Amino acid sequence: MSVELSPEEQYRWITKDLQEVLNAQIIKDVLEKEKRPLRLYWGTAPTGKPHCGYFVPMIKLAHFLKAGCEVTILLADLHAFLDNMKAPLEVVQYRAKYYEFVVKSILTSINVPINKLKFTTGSSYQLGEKYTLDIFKLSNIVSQNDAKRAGADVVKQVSNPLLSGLIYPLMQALDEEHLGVDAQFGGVDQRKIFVLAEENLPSLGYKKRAHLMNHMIPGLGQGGKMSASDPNSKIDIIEDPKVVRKKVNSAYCAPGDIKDNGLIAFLEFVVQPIQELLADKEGVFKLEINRPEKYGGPITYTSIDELKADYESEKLSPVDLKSGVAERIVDLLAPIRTQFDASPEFQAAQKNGYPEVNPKGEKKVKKSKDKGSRYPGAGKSESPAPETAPASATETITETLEYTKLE
Ligand code: STL
Repeated sequence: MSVELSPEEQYRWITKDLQEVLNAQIIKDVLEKEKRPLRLYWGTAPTGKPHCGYFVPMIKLAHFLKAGCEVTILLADLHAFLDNMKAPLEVVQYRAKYYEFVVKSILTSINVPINKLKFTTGSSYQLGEKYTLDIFKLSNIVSQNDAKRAGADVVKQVSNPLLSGLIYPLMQALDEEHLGVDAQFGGVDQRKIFVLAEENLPSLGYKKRAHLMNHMIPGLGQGGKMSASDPNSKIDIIEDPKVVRKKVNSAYCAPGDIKDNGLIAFLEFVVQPIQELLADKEGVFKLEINRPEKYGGPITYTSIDELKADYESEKLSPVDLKSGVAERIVDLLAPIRTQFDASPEFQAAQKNGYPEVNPKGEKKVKKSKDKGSRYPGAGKSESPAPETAPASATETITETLEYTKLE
């Protein structure tokens, strides 16, 4: 447990396998001088359905918890709306709930205790007076150019960018103060926003935070890209084994090429770290491939390097790599699927968060100008959330799709 770890050991867990750490001294001071748990947060915007890439930050959350950190997960619902309305207000609260279920079930599936994790939604505090005033204060310090650049790798880039894309990074910077943390964790794609926060929070009289960045892992598409428009390039966390096998089978995977190979990257950044966590031992790895007899029969790899070497020399073929990886993904998703099947609330969050779009190709609904007052958090105290999404949710999704097509 954490109390037994020295500050050095805690620091090692906190920074394990990261691509970059900014202001490491802030972390060391908390651990060594203040001798208290590091407080940090990871934010995610509940937009599309979470996919297998979500295992990667979950592995880090496991490390943070091992180091005794106080970890907050921000379900950044308003950010999901601000990012080109990727999540319409009518459904965003359900998506936030869905993300919370997914995060909890991934973590429990890899034996990570979740009782110490704190979940919060952005709308629970970002609509308050103090926060709003802070946005205005920051908007008088940060130039339009700097806000735009800060969001360039995170906010969807469109031909006629909306003002929301400038507000997004300012709010992410402010979240560090309003969540009361010492550090923020995210993918290295968040780097420019992290730097914006470091450079500007002190002007508002707030502390500069440390920033922890994970590697970005490639998806299954060509060039390792994960693309929203190519459903085969990503595997949802709740996905049928049959679909998993089909998607893995159609993954881009050039013979002998170990670079830009989404499947090998998945083994390296997901499968191995999870096996290490479960075994509580570094360097463990096992992949069994049920190769047909005529191609050499079943084979078991106990090291990634050995697997890579065989793939590079074409001793291991793309078909066999795919079948081995597909079965590992099926195994990883099975306990999560079990939790989903056992929880009507989990299922309702998915159904309401992602209502089917025009299942019968019905006529598209005309865009309504009045967005109403159904912002997340509105009327929260008066009535509990309805069990089903408002009827307008489906319409809004259609609008979003049309909007996307116009770009
Ligand atoms: C995404 C995808 C992803 C991370 C994020 C958004 C992060 C959002 C965010 C918002 C507010 C914060 C911190 C992070 O304070 O992987 O669409």
